[in-house]
Amino acid sequence: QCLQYNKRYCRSQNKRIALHYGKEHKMEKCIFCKIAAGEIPSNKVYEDEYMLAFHDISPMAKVHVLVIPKMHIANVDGITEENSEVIAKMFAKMGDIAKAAGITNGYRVISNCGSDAKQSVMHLHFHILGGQELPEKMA
Ligand code: DGP
Repeated sequence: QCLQYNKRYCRSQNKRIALHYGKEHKMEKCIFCKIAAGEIPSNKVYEDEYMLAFHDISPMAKVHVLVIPKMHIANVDGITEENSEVIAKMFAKMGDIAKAAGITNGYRVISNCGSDAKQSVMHLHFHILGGQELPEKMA
């Protein structure tokens, strides 16, 4: 199933990224892969061929959006020279996504990576937190 999804992606768009996606994704679809594939509904803020942004199911701020790559990357440790193009595209859109979610006065971008950081979903995601004054803390 997962590979079928890869093939669809492969036919339509950037070959190099699609091949990398296929290579990385020989595993059962994770929950965010399913959301990216539209198999699980989400409250979308933005979508293009590389990424999806949607509201977090348990918001930690008035506005809490997750930005994920459509290709499966486990976390920040999984970012490589090959897939960094997608990550750059995600950051290039971050401001527009925040604005589309209604954030007007600044926001925080966080990515939890691994056990000590309490990463709970093993598919790279950037939390955009805003819509209110955020507490001063570690990040
Ligand atoms: P982290 O702890 O950094 O791995 O964050 C994972 C976030 O994902 C957490 O804030 C809750 C959110 N989340 C988990 N499952 C779902 C889901 O099915 N839908 C949505 N919208 N968010 C989810």
